[in-house]
Amino acid sequence: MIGILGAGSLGRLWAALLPEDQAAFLPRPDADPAAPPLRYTFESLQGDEINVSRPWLGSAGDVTLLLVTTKAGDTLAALRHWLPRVPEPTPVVLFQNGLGSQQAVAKAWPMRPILAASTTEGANRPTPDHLIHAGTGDTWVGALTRPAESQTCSAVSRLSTTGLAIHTEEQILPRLWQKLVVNAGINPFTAILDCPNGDLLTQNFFLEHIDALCTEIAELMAAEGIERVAPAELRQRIETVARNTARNTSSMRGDILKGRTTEIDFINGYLVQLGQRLGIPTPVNQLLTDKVKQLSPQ
Ligand code: KPL
Repeated sequence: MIGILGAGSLGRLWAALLPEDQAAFLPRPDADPAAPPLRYTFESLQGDEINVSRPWLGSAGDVTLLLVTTKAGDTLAALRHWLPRVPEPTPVVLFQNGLGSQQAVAKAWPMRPILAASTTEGANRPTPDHLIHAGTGDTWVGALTRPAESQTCSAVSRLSTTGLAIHTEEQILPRLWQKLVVNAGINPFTAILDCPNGDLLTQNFFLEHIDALCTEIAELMAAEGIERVAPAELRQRIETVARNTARNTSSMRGDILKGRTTEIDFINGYLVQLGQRLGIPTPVNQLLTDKVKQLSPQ
């Protein structure tokens, strides 16, 4: 059985696309153990609507692959509850945005097969019971801990039963950084300016800060040994994604609009912390972090 921890858009996408008899959700610790299966309508890329019903697992003893699709800030607590109940050899694949939560999990359970995934699949829930697979992309999966190194291929092959494009990734950290750069350059600006991704490109606040932000990120990436890249190239990557997702509401703007805690601590906040550790000033990341925090509940 493939257990899915986190019943947001991404968790529901995997649950809908994996073979029906192989996927089930792990409930929150405080959930009613007799809760009925999770039911929702899944709208495929082609626009077909399918009714999905997946059970909540009462125990995790039969989980042979665990997908963790919780928000970055909820991940450690969710795993502290569930991992002692999951068999030791079960690979755990982390799908969190940003960085920081993945390293924290790998540090807490170095002897477990912990993997991380970076995905560009797009899914959203216009209403709680309706999941739209809005755009397809690629998903890369790679090992974070040593025991996971021999598990990457089998995890990828099980996830490939969805029909999505899933790849093994030898160097998952640089891959997670690629997404972090895009999120750091789009998400806080859209949240602060309360606009869809594409509208950023002409806004003064974005134009005033984007070059300095990219300089900070390029310095951090070089110091971390991730990639030596010119700030202008990072700006181009950010602007390309903003144009390609012009009508999207970023996940951070979505969180603010719904009154939820954002993932800022794992995106620009992560970069601030890293700068402090490395002695690299990050005033723009700090400014964006502070402004987003002023907008969201803590
Ligand atoms: O990943 C995203 C997010 O919203 O978190 C982007 C790429 C910015 C698309 O909206």
